[in-house]
Amino acid sequence: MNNTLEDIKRGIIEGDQSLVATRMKSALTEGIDPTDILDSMAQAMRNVGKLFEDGEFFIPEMLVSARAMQKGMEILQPSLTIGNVKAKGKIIIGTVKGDLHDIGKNLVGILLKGAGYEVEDLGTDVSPEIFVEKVKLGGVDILALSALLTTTMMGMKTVVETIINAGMRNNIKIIIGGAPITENFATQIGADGYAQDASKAVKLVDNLLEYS
Ligand code: B1M
Repeated sequence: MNNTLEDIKRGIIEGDQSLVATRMKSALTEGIDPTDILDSMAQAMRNVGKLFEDGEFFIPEMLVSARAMQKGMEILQPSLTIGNVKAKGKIIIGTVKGDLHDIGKNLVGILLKGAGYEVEDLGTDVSPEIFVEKVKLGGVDILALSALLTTTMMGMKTVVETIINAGMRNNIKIIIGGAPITENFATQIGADGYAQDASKAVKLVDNLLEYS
Protein backbone atom coordinates (compact mmCIF):
# COMPACT_ATOMS: atom_id res chain seq x y z
CA MET A 1 0.00 0.00 0.00
CA ASN A 2 1.07 3.58 -0.74
CA ASN A 3 2.92 5.26 2.20
CA THR A 4 0.45 8.12 2.48
CA LEU A 5 -2.46 5.68 2.79
CA GLU A 6 -0.47 3.64 5.34
CA ASP A 7 0.04 6.83 7.40
CA ILE A 8 -3.68 7.65 7.23
CA LYS A 9 -4.51 4.14 8.45
CA ARG A 10 -1.94 4.39 11.24
CA GLY A 11 -3.22 7.85 12.21
CA ILE A 12 -6.77 6.50 12.56
CA ILE A 13 -5.71 3.43 14.55
CA GLU A 14 -3.55 5.57 16.85
CA GLY A 15 -6.22 8.26 17.05
CA ASP A 16 -3.77 10.90 15.79
CA GLN A 17 -6.03 13.53 14.24
CA SER A 18 -3.22 15.81 13.13
CA LEU A 19 -1.39 12.97 11.34
CA VAL A 20 -4.66 12.03 9.60
CA ALA A 21 -5.32 15.66 8.60
CA THR A 22 -1.82 16.27 7.19
CA ARG A 23 -1.57 12.98 5.33
CA MET A 24 -5.14 13.29 4.04
CA LYS A 25 -4.25 16.64 2.47
CA SER A 26 -1.08 15.08 0.95
CA ALA A 27 -3.15 12.19 -0.44
CA LEU A 28 -5.44 14.62 -2.21
CA THR A 29 -2.53 16.66 -3.62
CA GLU A 30 -0.86 13.44 -4.76
CA GLY A 31 -4.06 12.73 -6.70
CA ILE A 32 -4.92 9.50 -4.90
CA ASP A 33 -8.48 8.43 -5.76
CA PRO A 34 -10.80 9.50 -2.89
CA THR A 35 -12.49 6.09 -2.95
CA ASP A 36 -9.10 4.40 -2.34
CA ILE A 37 -8.56 6.79 0.57
CA LEU A 38 -11.99 5.83 1.92
CA ASP A 39 -11.19 2.13 1.60
CA SER A 40 -8.02 2.55 3.67
CA MET A 41 -9.92 4.50 6.29
CA ALA A 42 -12.61 1.81 6.54
CA GLN A 43 -9.87 -0.84 6.81
CA ALA A 44 -8.33 1.10 9.70
CA MET A 45 -11.66 1.08 11.55
CA ARG A 46 -11.98 -2.68 10.96
CA ASN A 47 -8.53 -3.08 12.55
CA VAL A 48 -9.70 -1.00 15.49
CA GLY A 49 -12.67 -3.37 15.88
CA LYS A 50 -10.30 -6.35 15.84
CA LEU A 51 -8.08 -4.74 18.50
CA PHE A 52 -11.20 -4.16 20.63
CA GLU A 53 -12.29 -7.79 20.19
CA ASP A 54 -8.80 -8.96 21.16
CA GLY A 55 -8.90 -6.89 24.34
CA GLU A 56 -6.05 -4.61 23.22
CA PHE A 57 -8.32 -1.57 22.74
CA PHE A 58 -11.03 -0.30 25.07
CA ILE A 59 -13.82 2.25 24.56
CA PRO A 60 -11.56 5.34 24.92
CA GLU A 61 -9.21 4.05 22.21
CA MET A 62 -12.18 3.28 19.93
CA LEU A 63 -13.46 6.79 20.52
CA VAL A 64 -10.20 8.56 19.65
CA SER A 65 -9.92 6.43 16.51
CA ALA A 66 -13.50 7.34 15.61
CA ARG A 67 -12.68 11.06 16.05
CA ALA A 68 -9.59 10.74 13.84
CA MET A 69 -11.75 8.98 11.25
CA GLN A 70 -14.36 11.78 11.38
CA LYS A 71 -11.57 14.37 10.96
CA GLY A 72 -10.40 12.57 7.83
CA MET A 73 -13.94 12.36 6.48
CA GLU A 74 -14.43 16.12 6.93
CA ILE A 75 -11.36 16.75 4.77
CA LEU A 76 -12.37 14.18 2.17
CA GLN A 77 -16.03 15.13 1.88
CA PRO A 78 -15.65 18.04 -0.63
CA SER A 79 -13.82 15.71 -3.04
CA LEU A 80 -16.72 13.30 -2.97
CA THR A 81 -19.60 15.71 -3.39
CA ILE A 82 -20.67 17.35 -6.62
CA GLY A 83 -21.73 20.98 -7.12
CA ASN A 84 -25.10 22.64 -7.11
CA VAL A 85 -27.23 20.47 -9.36
CA LYS A 86 -30.88 19.47 -8.99
CA ALA A 87 -31.10 16.55 -6.55
CA LYS A 88 -31.99 13.13 -7.99
CA GLY A 89 -34.18 12.41 -4.96
CA LYS A 90 -34.43 12.94 -1.23
CA ILE A 91 -33.06 10.53 1.34
CA ILE A 92 -33.56 10.52 5.08
CA ILE A 93 -30.79 8.66 6.88
CA GLY A 94 -30.17 7.77 10.51
CA THR A 95 -28.85 5.19 12.94
CA VAL A 96 -31.63 3.39 14.78
CA LYS A 97 -32.66 3.83 18.40
CA GLY A 98 -30.12 2.79 21.04
CA ASP A 99 -27.21 2.82 18.59
CA LEU A 100 -24.54 5.52 18.65
CA HIS A 101 -22.36 4.32 15.78
CA ASP A 102 -22.32 6.91 13.03
CA ILE A 103 -19.16 6.53 10.94
CA GLY A 104 -20.61 4.06 8.44
CA LYS A 105 -23.87 6.00 8.21
CA ASN A 106 -21.93 9.23 7.60
CA LEU A 107 -19.96 7.56 4.82
CA VAL A 108 -23.15 6.33 3.19
CA GLY A 109 -24.60 9.86 3.45
CA ILE A 110 -21.49 11.47 1.96
CA LEU A 111 -21.42 9.10 -1.02
CA LEU A 112 -25.15 9.53 -1.64
CA LYS A 113 -24.70 13.32 -1.64
CA GLY A 114 -21.75 12.81 -3.97
CA ALA A 115 -24.02 10.85 -6.30
CA GLY A 116 -26.45 13.78 -6.49
CA TYR A 117 -29.05 13.00 -3.82
CA GLU A 118 -30.35 15.39 -1.18
CA VAL A 119 -29.58 13.76 2.16
CA GLU A 120 -31.09 14.71 5.48
CA ASP A 121 -29.15 13.08 8.30
CA LEU A 122 -31.10 12.58 11.53
CA GLY A 123 -28.02 11.43 13.41
CA THR A 124 -27.82 8.49 15.79
CA ASP A 125 -30.21 6.93 18.32
CA VAL A 126 -33.21 7.91 16.19
CA SER A 127 -36.59 6.62 17.36
CA PRO A 128 -39.09 5.07 14.90
CA GLU A 129 -41.47 7.97 15.64
CA ILE A 130 -38.92 10.55 14.47
CA PHE A 131 -38.33 8.63 11.22
CA VAL A 132 -42.09 8.49 10.63
CA GLU A 133 -42.57 12.20 11.39
CA LYS A 134 -39.95 13.06 8.78
CA VAL A 135 -41.51 10.76 6.18
CA LYS A 136 -44.94 12.28 6.86
CA LEU A 137 -43.61 15.70 5.90
CA GLY A 138 -43.48 14.34 2.35
CA GLY A 139 -41.03 14.53 -0.53
CA VAL A 140 -38.93 11.66 0.81
CA ASP A 141 -37.97 8.92 -1.67
CA ILE A 142 -35.76 6.71 0.49
CA LEU A 143 -35.52 6.00 4.18
CA ALA A 144 -31.99 4.71 4.94
CA LEU A 145 -31.40 2.97 8.26
CA SER A 146 -28.07 2.00 9.79
CA ALA A 147 -27.35 -0.31 12.78
CA LEU A 148 -24.03 -1.64 14.08
CA LEU A 149 -25.19 -3.67 17.04
CA THR A 150 -26.96 -7.01 17.10
CA THR A 151 -28.94 -5.56 20.02
CA THR A 152 -30.26 -2.61 17.96
CA MET A 153 -30.78 -4.14 14.52
CA MET A 154 -34.28 -5.34 15.45
CA GLY A 155 -35.10 -1.64 15.81
CA MET A 156 -35.12 -1.57 12.01
CA LYS A 157 -38.09 -3.94 12.00
CA THR A 158 -39.87 -1.60 14.40
CA VAL A 159 -39.24 1.32 12.03
CA VAL A 160 -40.71 -0.66 9.09
CA GLU A 161 -43.75 -1.60 11.21
CA THR A 162 -44.22 1.98 12.42
CA ILE A 163 -44.14 3.20 8.82
CA ILE A 164 -46.73 0.54 7.85
CA ASN A 165 -48.96 1.49 10.81
CA ALA A 166 -48.77 5.13 9.79
CA GLY A 167 -50.06 4.12 6.33
CA MET A 168 -46.90 5.45 4.66
CA ARG A 169 -45.30 2.20 3.42
CA ASN A 170 -46.22 2.74 -0.24
CA ASN A 171 -44.83 6.28 -0.23
CA ILE A 172 -41.18 5.35 0.27
CA LYS A 173 -38.49 2.73 -0.19
CA ILE A 174 -36.62 1.56 2.89
CA ILE A 175 -32.99 0.46 2.72
CA ILE A 176 -30.86 -0.89 5.52
CA GLY A 177 -27.19 -1.59 6.26
CA GLY A 178 -24.50 -1.92 8.90
CA ALA A 179 -22.05 -4.60 9.99
CA PRO A 180 -24.54 -7.16 11.43
CA ILE A 181 -27.11 -6.72 8.63
CA THR A 182 -27.64 -9.26 5.85
CA GLU A 183 -29.75 -9.49 2.70
CA ASN A 184 -31.77 -12.19 4.42
CA PHE A 185 -32.51 -9.94 7.40
CA ALA A 186 -33.63 -7.16 5.03
CA THR A 187 -36.09 -9.55 3.37
CA GLN A 188 -37.31 -10.84 6.75
CA ILE A 189 -38.20 -7.38 8.05
CA GLY A 190 -39.74 -6.22 4.77
CA ALA A 191 -37.12 -3.64 3.76
CA ASP A 192 -36.72 -2.85 0.05
CA GLY A 193 -33.00 -3.47 0.00
CA TYR A 194 -29.71 -4.02 1.79
CA ALA A 195 -26.27 -2.71 0.92
CA GLN A 196 -23.05 -4.07 2.35
CA ASP A 197 -21.10 -0.84 2.03
CA ALA A 198 -21.44 2.81 1.10
CA SER A 199 -20.79 2.48 -2.62
CA LYS A 200 -23.21 -0.44 -2.86
CA ALA A 201 -25.76 1.75 -1.06
CA VAL A 202 -25.46 4.30 -3.89
CA LYS A 203 -25.99 1.56 -6.51
CA LEU A 204 -28.98 0.24 -4.56
CA VAL A 205 -30.60 3.68 -4.38
CA ASP A 206 -29.92 4.29 -8.09
CA ASN A 207 -31.62 0.95 -8.85
CA LEU A 208 -34.60 1.58 -6.60
CA LEU A 209 -35.16 5.03 -8.07
CA GLU A 210 -34.45 3.73 -11.57
CA TYR A 211 -31.37 5.81 -12.31
CA SER A 212 -29.31 2.85 -13.50
CO1 B1M B 1 -18.71 -0.14 18.93
N1 B1M B 1 -19.09 -2.00 18.52
N2 B1M B 1 -19.65 -0.27 20.60
N3 B1M B 1 -18.13 1.68 19.22
N4 B1M B 1 -17.61 -0.33 17.40
C1 B1M B 1 -18.69 -2.50 17.21
C2 B1M B 1 -19.84 -2.36 16.21
C3 B1M B 1 -18.34 -4.01 17.54
C4 B1M B 1 -18.50 -4.98 16.34
C5 B1M B 1 -16.92 -4.07 18.15
C6 B1M B 1 -16.48 -5.48 18.49
O1 B1M B 1 -16.88 -6.02 19.49
N5 B1M B 1 -15.69 -6.08 17.63
C7 B1M B 1 -19.35 -4.31 18.72
C8 B1M B 1 -20.73 -4.83 18.30
C9 B1M B 1 -20.93 -6.29 18.64
C10 B1M B 1 -22.28 -6.75 18.26
O2 B1M B 1 -23.28 -6.11 18.37
N6 B1M B 1 -22.29 -7.98 17.80
C11 B1M B 1 -19.43 -2.95 19.38
C12 B1M B 1 -19.85 -2.75 20.72
C13 B1M B 1 -20.10 -4.00 21.52
C14 B1M B 1 -20.02 -1.46 21.27
C15 B1M B 1 -20.51 -1.11 22.68
C16 B1M B 1 -21.72 -1.93 23.17
C17 B1M B 1 -19.29 -1.26 23.60
C18 B1M B 1 -19.59 -1.07 25.07
O3 B1M B 1 -20.05 -0.04 25.49
N7 B1M B 1 -19.31 -2.12 25.81
C19 B1M B 1 -20.86 0.39 22.54
C20 B1M B 1 -22.31 0.62 22.11
C21 B1M B 1 -22.70 2.07 22.13
C22 B1M B 1 -24.04 2.28 21.45
O4 B1M B 1 -24.12 2.37 20.26
N8 B1M B 1 -25.11 2.33 22.24
C23 B1M B 1 -19.94 0.79 21.42
C24 B1M B 1 -19.40 2.06 21.28
C25 B1M B 1 -18.56 2.45 20.28
C26 B1M B 1 -17.87 3.83 20.23
C27 B1M B 1 -18.79 4.97 20.66
C28 B1M B 1 -16.66 3.80 21.14
C29 B1M B 1 -17.39 3.89 18.74
C30 B1M B 1 -18.40 4.56 17.77
C31 B1M B 1 -18.03 5.97 17.46
C32 B1M B 1 -18.86 6.51 16.32
O5 B1M B 1 -19.44 5.80 15.51
N9 B1M B 1 -18.90 7.82 16.30
C33 B1M B 1 -17.35 2.41 18.37
C34 B1M B 1 -16.64 1.89 17.25
C35 B1M B 1 -15.74 2.86 16.54
C36 B1M B 1 -16.80 0.55 16.82
C37 B1M B 1 -16.03 -0.19 15.69
C38 B1M B 1 -14.62 -0.44 16.21
C39 B1M B 1 -15.93 0.51 14.36
C40 B1M B 1 -17.26 0.90 13.72
C41 B1M B 1 -16.96 1.71 12.50
O6 B1M B 1 -17.00 2.91 12.54
N10 B1M B 1 -16.55 1.03 11.42
C42 B1M B 1 -16.90 -1.50 15.54
C43 B1M B 1 -16.09 -2.70 15.08
C44 B1M B 1 -16.29 -3.02 13.62
O7 B1M B 1 -17.16 -2.52 12.95
N11 B1M B 1 -15.47 -3.91 13.13
C45 B1M B 1 -17.66 -1.53 16.80
C46 B1M B 1 -16.11 1.69 10.17
C47 B1M B 1 -17.30 1.96 9.27
C48 B1M B 1 -16.82 2.57 7.98
O8 B1M B 1 -17.90 0.72 8.98
O9 B1M B 1 -19.91 1.22 10.44
O10 B1M B 1 -19.58 -1.09 9.41
P1 B1M B 1 -19.42 0.38 9.33
O11 B1M B 1 -20.18 0.90 8.03
C49 B1M B 1 -19.99 0.31 6.76
C50 B1M B 1 -21.01 -0.81 6.45
O12 B1M B 1 -21.47 -1.48 7.61
C51 B1M B 1 -22.06 -0.13 5.66
O13 B1M B 1 -21.35 0.86 4.94
C52 B1M B 1 -20.34 1.41 5.77
C53 B1M B 1 -19.18 1.92 4.95
O14 B1M B 1 -18.85 1.15 3.86
N12 B1M B 1 -23.19 0.53 6.31
C54 B1M B 1 -24.32 0.75 5.56
C55 B1M B 1 -23.35 1.09 7.50
N13 B1M B 1 -24.55 1.65 7.60
C56 B1M B 1 -25.17 1.45 6.42
C57 B1M B 1 -26.45 1.84 5.98
C58 B1M B 1 -26.80 1.48 4.66
C59 B1M B 1 -25.94 0.77 3.84
C60 B1M B 1 -24.68 0.41 4.27
O15 B1M B 1 -27.98 1.79 4.13
C61 B1M B 1 -28.85 2.59 4.84
